Amino acid sequence: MLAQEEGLRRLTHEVVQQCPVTDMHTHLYSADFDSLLLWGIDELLTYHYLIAEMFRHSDVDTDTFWSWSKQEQANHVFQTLFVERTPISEATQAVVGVCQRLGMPILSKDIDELREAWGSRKLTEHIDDVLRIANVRYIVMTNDPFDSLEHPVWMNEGVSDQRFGAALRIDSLLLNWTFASNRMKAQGYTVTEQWTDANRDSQLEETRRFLRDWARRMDALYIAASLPGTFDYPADDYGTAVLEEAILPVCKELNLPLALMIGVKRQVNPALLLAGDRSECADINALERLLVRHPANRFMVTMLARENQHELAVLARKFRNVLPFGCWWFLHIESMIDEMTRFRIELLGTSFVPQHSDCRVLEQLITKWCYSRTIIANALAHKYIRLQREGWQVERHHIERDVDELFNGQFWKFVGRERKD
Ligand code: REL
Ligand code: ZN
Repeated sequence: MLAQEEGLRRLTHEVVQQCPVTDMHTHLYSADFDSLLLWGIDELLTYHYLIAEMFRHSDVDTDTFWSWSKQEQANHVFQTLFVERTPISEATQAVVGVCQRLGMPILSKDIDELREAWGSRKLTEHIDDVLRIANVRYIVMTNDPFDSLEHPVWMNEGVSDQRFGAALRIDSLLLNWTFASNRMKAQGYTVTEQWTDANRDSQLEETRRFLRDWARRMDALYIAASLPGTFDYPADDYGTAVLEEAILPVCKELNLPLALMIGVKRQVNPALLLAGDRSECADINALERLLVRHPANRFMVTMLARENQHELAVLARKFRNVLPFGCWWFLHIESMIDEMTRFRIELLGTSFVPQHSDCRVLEQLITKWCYSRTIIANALAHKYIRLQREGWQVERHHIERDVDELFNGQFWKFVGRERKD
């Protein structure tokens, strides 16, 4: 590589490292939510990604494992994946990276030493440190209007930390009406489990009222649902009715995008609990039909199967009301981020959001973003070097503008809000 090209490569990495990011989908909470905010070594080790990997090596019976305390579970994961084996998978490497960047003694291979080191951390300062090290400027939570642990916050002061914003999560309205209607009923909405011709309109009216109330109460940035690969649209069921006649109209009315996370097959192995889901290929035609029929709605879309990624990028070239985002869950691995980011840039320029963290545990922000940044920077540098060879002069401010657009601008423009800088 020519010295000038090596300089451009370094410059790209520097700009990508320095640009603060908006993390548009996480399962993190601000400290207002108390125990819902997960942090610390025991939470890191019992992340469901690691639990799935532990069960591949250990003979422990699933019921026995779940009957243990969190600390006992963490001990077993640590022993299995970090002491008896080399932590080379993406999820285990991330724990090593977190410890190393926070100055935690991972090399001692002594979990009690790690616990002790974490014990000296004060949560408020720790949150600041983690966000600073990860260079994350803003975090979008996943907020469930049916979660009673969240209610005290929403019914009182709301979120006090301005670095956290809400996403109104409504999977069950589309996938499990029995559950959703009972919970809505308990909150005073007039809905019933059974759909009949006579009650259809009032069910939908009440669902709209519910969505409006919660979106306003949370000041939600968007409404979101994750869906199976079998998601079909339009279908002759309550799901399509709720989507078309409640969710999409409320999104339009409140000027909110709908985030669809498509391609999760839940609980293929229920014995693994949260670790028991897998990815499932989806039919992109369903999404295409949704986009065709609802040009005045905006959709942020991520898909879970590798097989769907290229066609999603192609579809986004046809519909500007869709914003592809992130490398979700099993795609949040080095090889997939690299592949997806390259062809997304090739097909979409900077009109997508390259990554979201999906973190469940605070400190994961550090490695999920650190690794993603390096891979995204590699992909970008490759494009800039090629562009320069074609005869374009690539300047630092061009790179800064592009990276800011990918890391922040696309999201904030799509949600139609002032940037929270
Ligand atoms: O938001 C979702 O539906 C998923 O991201 C989660 O269900 C999943 O468990 C998450 O931890 C994956 O990263
Ligand atoms: Zn998620």
